[in-house]
Parts: sequence; C-alpha cells; structure tokens
Amino acid sequence: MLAEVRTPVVKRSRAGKVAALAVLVALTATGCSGDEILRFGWPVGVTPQADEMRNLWTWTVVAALAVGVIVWALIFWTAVFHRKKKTADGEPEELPRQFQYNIPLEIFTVVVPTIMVCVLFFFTATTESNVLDKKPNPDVTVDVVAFQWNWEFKYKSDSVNHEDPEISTVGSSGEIPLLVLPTGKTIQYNLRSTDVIHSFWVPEFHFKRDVMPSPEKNNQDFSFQNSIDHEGAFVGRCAELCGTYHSVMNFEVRALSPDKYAKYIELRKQVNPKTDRTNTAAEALTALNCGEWCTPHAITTQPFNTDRTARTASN
Ligand SMILES: [Cu+2]
Repeated sequence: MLAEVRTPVVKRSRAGKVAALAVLVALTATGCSGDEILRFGWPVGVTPQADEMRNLWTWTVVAALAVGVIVWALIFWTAVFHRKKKTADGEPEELPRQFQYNIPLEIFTVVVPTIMVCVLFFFTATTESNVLDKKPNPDVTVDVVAFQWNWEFKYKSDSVNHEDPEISTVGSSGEIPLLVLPTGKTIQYNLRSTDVIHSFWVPEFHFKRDVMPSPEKNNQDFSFQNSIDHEGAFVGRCAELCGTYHSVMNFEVRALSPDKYAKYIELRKQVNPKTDRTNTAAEALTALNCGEWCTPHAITTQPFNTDRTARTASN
C-alpha cells in the first residue's frame, strides 16, 4: 500500500527535476541573461518610448506563451489519453464520449478570448498613446528627408530661434549621413519623402514610421517625438522596399551630451578655411574631438561600394 502511494510522488519529483534541469540548460547553453530573454529578440532600447514598447512586447509574448502552453498541453492530453483504442480482441472501439453542444464550455471559449483581446487592446492603446505623445515645444526639430536612396537631415540649431541658419547633413554613395542629436532632450522628427514611400527605422528606438511624399493629402501624422537616454551610435535604416538600392539606405544616429551637441552645432555654423564653406558633420565632429562618439564616419554601418569594377569572382 505504501509503495503504491510513494511511486507517483517520486515520479513527479523526478519530472520536476528534469524540467528544472532543462530550463537551466536552456538558459546557460544560450548564454542569455534574464533581461535578454525578456526582450525576446529585441535590441536594448535607448529612449523612454522604447522602454514602453519593450514592456508591451514582453508581456504580450509572455501572455501568448502562457496561452500556447495551455493549448499545447490540451492537444497533447487529448491526443495521448483520448485516442481511439482497440479492444482486447483487436477490434476498433467506439469513439470516446463526445462533448459537442456543451453550453458552459462554449460560453467559456467565447468569454475568455474576448477578455484577452480587451486586455491586449487596452495596453496597446495606452502604450501607443504614450509613445506618440507630443510636447508643444520640442528642444530640437529635425526635418528628415528620404530620397532614393539616401537621407538628408535638416535642423535648426535652436527650434525657437528661427533666424538661425538651417544646418543640413546629406548622405552620398561614399558617406553615411550622421544625425547628431542631444541626449535627454525632446526631439521632434518631421518625416518627408521626395519620391516614393520610405520608412524611418532606428531599431534601438523600437520605432518605425513610413516616410510619405505628401503626408497631408491623406491626413497622415508625419512627425513624432522622443528623447535619447545616453550617448552612443545607433544604426538607422529604410524599412520600406523602395527600389534597387533600398538595402543600403542607411544612416546613423549619433547621440551626444547637450554641451557637446551645442559645440557641434556651433562648429557646423563655422566656415572651414580649407573648403571655404561651413563645416560638414564629419568636419565638425573631427574638430569637436570628443572620443569614440566623435568619430567622423558611421560606426554602425558602412557605405555600399558603388564601384562595379571592384567586384571580383570571390565577392
Ligand atoms: Cu527607402
């Protein structure tokens, strides 16, 4: 009698140990930290808006996995324990007991998913509203101009003082455009295309928005705001298939502390005696000489080699 009682307990504890070991192996073998696992493949965000998006993503995936585990367990349980068996003399048995027209079960399967959709809708709508929130007077306003196949960034050094000369950084086939921005300030991005539809995407912002040729025509909101938490270099990409060289339509966001940013803007206004025109982004960053984040060329990506004759059989 005792043996009969103890056996299932021993089996259960062994199964528990195996499950715990499997989780431990999965965690250590992949080398993922807890934070990495909860990001479910997303990069580390660098804006408060990105943190909001990440929270929504994490808890949506957790909820989906919880539902998935329940559904997979039910499928497994049904397939294993309620399959059609044969009788002792090899004849097929009658079908197991059927459950159609079970009103409480049908109400349950309508009400529970409805509640789940409502909860997901609530958190999606509140997150969207927070991420798209705009302050009336942003500290910096940038006009982002997308064209086949590069970017131009035009911004006032001071969005209040409209008499300042407009500073512009444009990419070329040989140079990735650098969008230099201050940390901890509210930045407004006004998106516009000069030809086809592009998409402004910085993975570390956890944000992407289509760049349209005439957004007013369809009442599209072509601007958004964010603020960047810390200094760094973050790759930006076009995320809308826009033609032959779409895949190389990259840029780089360079976030600098507000004092370095102010110096950068001053340097952009100064005339370079060597070229007799105002400093380019690369020249201003070189003159600023602030270490890693003043590197004059993109760190996170590199220009596409447009020299067709440079191709050999090996590449
Ligand atoms: Cu594009």
